[in-house]
Amino acid sequence: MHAMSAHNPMSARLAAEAGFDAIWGSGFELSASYAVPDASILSASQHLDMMRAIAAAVDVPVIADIDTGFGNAVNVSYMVPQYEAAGVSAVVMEDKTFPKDTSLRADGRQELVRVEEFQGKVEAACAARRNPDFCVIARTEALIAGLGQQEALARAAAYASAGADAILIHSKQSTPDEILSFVGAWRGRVPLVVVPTAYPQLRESDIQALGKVGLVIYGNHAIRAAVGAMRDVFSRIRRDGGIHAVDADLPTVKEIIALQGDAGMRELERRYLK
Ligand code: SPV
Ligand code: MG
Repeated sequence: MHAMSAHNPMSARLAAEAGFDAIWGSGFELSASYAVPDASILSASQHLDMMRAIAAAVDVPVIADIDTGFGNAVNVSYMVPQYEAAGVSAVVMEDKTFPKDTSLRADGRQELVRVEEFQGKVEAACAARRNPDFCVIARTEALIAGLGQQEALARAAAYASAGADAILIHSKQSTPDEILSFVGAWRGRVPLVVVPTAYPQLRESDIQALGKVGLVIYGNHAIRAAVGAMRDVFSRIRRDGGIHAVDADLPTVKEIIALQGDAGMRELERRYLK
C-alpha cells in the first residue's frame, strides 16, 4: 500500500486521482502550508479540521499524522475518537516529547519519551477507538534520535505488545542501509511502515521484496511539488511581464472547476432546483 502526503483536500484529490491507495495527512505538509515549522505549533483542531475536510473529499483512506498525540495518554484518548469521527482510517503517533521537532531537519531536537509512557499512549489510542478496523500505528524515532538499531527494535516490540497495529520506523540517513538492517532484524508480527524521503533510491519493488513492509508513505511530495511549481510560475510571470507565456503551461480553469466537483453540483441543480 502506498500513501501520498496531502495538506488540503485538493492535494488529496490529486493523489487519489493519480492512483495512490491512501492519503498521508502529514503534519509537515500542513505546517509548511501555514508557513510554520513542523514543531507542534499548529493546534490539534487545525490538524483535525483539515483531516475532516480531506476525508470528505476523497474515497481512499486517510492516515492522520497526529505527531506525539497532542500531550499524554489522556489527550490521546480524547483525540482518537475525534479523528475517527472525522472520517480518518488510521493514526500514526510518534514517541517523541511534546513539543516535537521535525524529523528530517539536520540537528533537530529529538528527545524520546520513556518506553512505558509511550506504551500507555498506544494502549489509550487502541482503547479509545470505536471501530475495531481503525488502525493505530506507533512510530519510533529511535533511529532519528541516533539511539541505534537495538533501541529501535526494543521500542518497536514494546509498542507492538501494547497493541499497535503496525510500526513506523523512520530514518533520515541518505542511504537505505539503516532501514534495510532494521527490517531484516524485525521479528515482530505486525507490519512495518517506512517513509523513504531521505533515501529516495529505495524503490517500491525493493521494499515489496522485503516482505515485512505493509505501507510506504511519501511524506512531503505534495507540498514540495506545489512549492516548486508556484515558485517557477510566479517568477516567470514577473520576468515575462504578464501571464501570456505561462498560460499554456498551466492546468486550465476548466480543469480546476472539474476538480472542484462541478459535475456533482450540476447534478444537484438538475434534480433539486425547481
Ligand atoms: C510528516 O510528513 O509530517 C512526517 C514524515 O511525519 S517526516 O516529515 O519525514 O517526519
Ligand atoms: Mg509528521
